Amino acid sequence: MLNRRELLCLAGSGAISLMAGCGGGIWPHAYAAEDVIFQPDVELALQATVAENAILPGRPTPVWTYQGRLIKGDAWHLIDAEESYLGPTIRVRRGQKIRIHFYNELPEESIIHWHGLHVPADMDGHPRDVIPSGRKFTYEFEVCNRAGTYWYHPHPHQRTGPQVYGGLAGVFIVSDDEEEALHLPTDEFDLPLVIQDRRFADNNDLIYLTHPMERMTGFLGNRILVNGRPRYRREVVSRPYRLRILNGSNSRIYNLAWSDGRPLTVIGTDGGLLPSPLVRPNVILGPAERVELWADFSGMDKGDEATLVSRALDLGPLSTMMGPGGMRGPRRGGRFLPNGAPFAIANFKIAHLDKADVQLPERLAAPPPDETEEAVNRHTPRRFHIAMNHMRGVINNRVFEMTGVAEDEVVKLGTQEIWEFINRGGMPALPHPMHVHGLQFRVLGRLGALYDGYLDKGWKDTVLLMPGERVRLMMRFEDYDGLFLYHCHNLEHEDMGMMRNYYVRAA
Ligand SMILES: [Cu+2]
Repeated sequence: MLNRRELLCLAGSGAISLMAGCGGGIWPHAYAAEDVIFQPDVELALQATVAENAILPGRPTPVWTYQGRLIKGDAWHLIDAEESYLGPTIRVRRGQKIRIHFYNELPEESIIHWHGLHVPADMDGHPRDVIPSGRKFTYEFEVCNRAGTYWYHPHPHQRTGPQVYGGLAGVFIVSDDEEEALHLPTDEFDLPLVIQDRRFADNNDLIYLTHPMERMTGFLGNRILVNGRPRYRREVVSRPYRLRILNGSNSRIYNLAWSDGRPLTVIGTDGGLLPSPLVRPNVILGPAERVELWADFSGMDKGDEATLVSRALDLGPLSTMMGPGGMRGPRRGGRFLPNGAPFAIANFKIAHLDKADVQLPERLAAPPPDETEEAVNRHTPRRFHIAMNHMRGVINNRVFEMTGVAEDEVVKLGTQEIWEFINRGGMPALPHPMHVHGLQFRVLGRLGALYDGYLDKGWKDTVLLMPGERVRLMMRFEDYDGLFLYHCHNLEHEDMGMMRNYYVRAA
């Protein structure tokens, strides 16, 4: 019998996909790159390297970056990130088999994680799979995910924060037949926007952690970059656009809204399109989360502008104590922009008028199934307490162990479970964006919600927990057994050990 996922993959790419992936144990765990069975549809090389990038006027900034090269496939599979430090945007279709050669030309070890993708454990970029400087790692997997906006970034233990901050990140877009039938905006009207914050020294060098407190709150910059550019401005035409927004920041939380007060039209989340569009005054986006917006500039005149902003959000004393008026004085590269401070993110200006007849569909995608009753632990959810304890990030009082798994972190392949993440708050009270590797989950509920503006709909792989909140998630462990991570995606917290393995045991 085929399971649901196999059927999806089968529909995407023909019968061969049953043999080649998403197939629950059919595919062997370790195999050579030259394995004749795996015939990639798309083959890429990504080289992590030290480079320079002109971000601010004057001296170029030393950065770490992914440089891409297409080996097999069409030009649309690999799109340069407009000369920014970001890695190229990878575009693939569901059901395609891809091979990616990762070359580590950094001065330290690294590995790439495919954030949000459902791939075998040994293709997921677990920190135990890091490769040293000068070495290569070959990824091979079939893309089984729904159409959506995913991303890739490094995942070495205790070095994810600095490596992502240095510039290592890129967008990974999946398309499929279901999405294509909707005729959403494509090409230059389908815009990935990666939002990050950075801090620069007088010589334009990037400044990372300068104070131990910054590790606890998470690093906060004082300049907002979009697609690697400060003061992001873009000329558009008067028609609808699809904006794929990724919070690629180490720890900053955004409270997205349009500056003129008109509502956001949300069409997608981490794991792809929602069942139908949602209209919201604002959307809170934690680190690593994505949101897709339908940005309709029709009806605007030439020269008119629309600005995407982050509205003020009161994130408590820890977000501001090191900012203006806070306990710390001026420091190298200026002060923090406090987490929750308001600012402009991206400006769109109508360069010319366009009469494109593009309609927002009323129905976007099949709704996620309601499988709550099928959860094997529906009466006793698995609980995870997230906390910062004496400068250590802990989950159920444990820090990360490279291959360590506790008894209560073992799940069974082919089952569904309810997981509960709990952020008790206390001191220090900090937000924690929790990410689970290897799958997309659903948010069943949120207790003690501090704010409006959470987007707990559709498929998710990262969920933001403010102090005092608890969320219930519906998890489904399918296709792949082995060791996967769950962790806080505040990258400083992750590097401080707020990360654990869970083990999917084959039945
Ligand atoms: Cu955290």
